[in-house]
Amino acid sequence: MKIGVVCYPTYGGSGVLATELGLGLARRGHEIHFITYRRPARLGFFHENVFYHEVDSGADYPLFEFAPYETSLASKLVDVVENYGLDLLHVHYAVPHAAVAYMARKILISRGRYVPFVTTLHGTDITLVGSNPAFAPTITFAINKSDGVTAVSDALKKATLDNFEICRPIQVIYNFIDFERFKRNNKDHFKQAIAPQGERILIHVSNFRPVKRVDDVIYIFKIINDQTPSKLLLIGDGPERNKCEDLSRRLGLTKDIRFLGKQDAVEELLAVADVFLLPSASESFGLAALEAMACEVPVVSSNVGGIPEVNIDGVTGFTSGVGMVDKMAEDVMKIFESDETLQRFRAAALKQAERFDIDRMIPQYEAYYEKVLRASRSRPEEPVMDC
Ligand code: GMT
Repeated sequence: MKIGVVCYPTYGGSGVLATELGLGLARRGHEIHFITYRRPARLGFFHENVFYHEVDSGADYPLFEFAPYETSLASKLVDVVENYGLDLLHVHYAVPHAAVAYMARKILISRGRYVPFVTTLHGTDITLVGSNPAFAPTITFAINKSDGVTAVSDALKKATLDNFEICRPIQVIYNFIDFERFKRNNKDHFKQAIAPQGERILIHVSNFRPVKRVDDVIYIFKIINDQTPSKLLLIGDGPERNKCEDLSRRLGLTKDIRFLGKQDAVEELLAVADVFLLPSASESFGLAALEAMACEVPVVSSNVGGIPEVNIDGVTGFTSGVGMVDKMAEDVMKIFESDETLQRFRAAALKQAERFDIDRMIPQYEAYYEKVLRASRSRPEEPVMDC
C-alpha cells in the first residue's frame, strides 16, 4: 500500500507512535509518505520506502497573523496523493488533521479521485482539547466523516463516545513497542555515573505539560529520598520545566535530581532505572510507561484514562488516584522492599509490555487499512453519517 501519514512531528507520544508505525510499515514493504511541517523526531535516516514531504505554512507572508497551516497541509495532501498515487491517508489527531484530510478528500473527489482517510485518536484532542466546547462541532464532524477511526485504548474509545455524538465504529489499536530498541541493555557505566553509591534510580519522561504533574514526581521523590538514598532522572522539556527546577531547589534536592532535557536515546536511560513515575492527570494510554516496562522498569502511576490497561496495579507496578503522592511514594517503597521484589515487578512489567509488541500491532493496522480500502472501493464516496 502507499500510505500518507500526517502527525505532529514533535516529541509527543502521537508523533512518536505515528513515526514508528510508518517506519514499521515501510519495513514490511509499504510505501510511506510522511507529510508534516517538520521532520518527525524519530525519522532520522534513509529508508527506500520512506518519503518525507514538508508542509510550508506560508508563515513568511506578512499579511497572515496566523499562518494558514491547515490550508497548506490540505494542498500538500492533494499534491502528494496525486503525484505519488497514494491509496490511503492515515492522520493522527482529529483536530486539525482529520478535518484537513476531509477537505483534501473533497478536493480530490472534485478532481475525480476518492482517497479514504483513517483517523487515529490519541487523547489530547478528545480529553483536553475536546473538553473545550468550541472544538466539539469540528471534532465530531471530522471523526464521523473519517473512513476509519482508531483509538489507542478502550478508555479513550469510551471517552470519545461519551463526549461526542459519534456514529462511526471506533476500533481500538493499542500503542506498541519495538523491542529491537526498547530492551534492558547493560549500561552499568551509566548507572555508576548517575548513582555512584548504588542509590535507587527513579525516572520520569514527558513533555513537561501541566497534565503530566511533574511537580508530583518531585514530591514523590522527596518522600522516597528521605527514606532511602536515591536519584531522580527527569527527561524531556516543556512549559513546567522551570517551575520544577525551582521546586527541586526549594526542596534541597538539586544534587539528587538531574534534569536531562530532551534525549534521543531514552532507552539507554531507562536501562538504568528502577522505577518509572507517571502521575498524570490525564493519559489516554501512556506510551512512556510502556517504553519503561519494555526496559523492565516497573511503573508507579495515576489510574486515569488508559493507564490501567497498561500498568496493572500490584503486578507491573502500582496505580493510584491523581495527586495521591504519599500513596505513590509508599508504592515505590514497596517495590524497593528487596531486590527479589524489584526483580518480580521487573519481570511482570516486561511480560505485560510483550502484549504490545510492534509485531502484533502493525498487522492490526494493516488489516484495518485493508478493510477501509475495501469499503471505500465498494462505496467510492463519503461515508454516510447515519446518527
Ligand atoms: O502525552 C502527551 O503530552 C503527548 C500526547 C500526544 O498527543 O502526542 O500523547 C498522547 O498520545 C500518546 C500516543 O498515543 C499516548 O500514549 C498518551 O497517553 C497521550 N497523552 C495524553 O493523553 C495526555
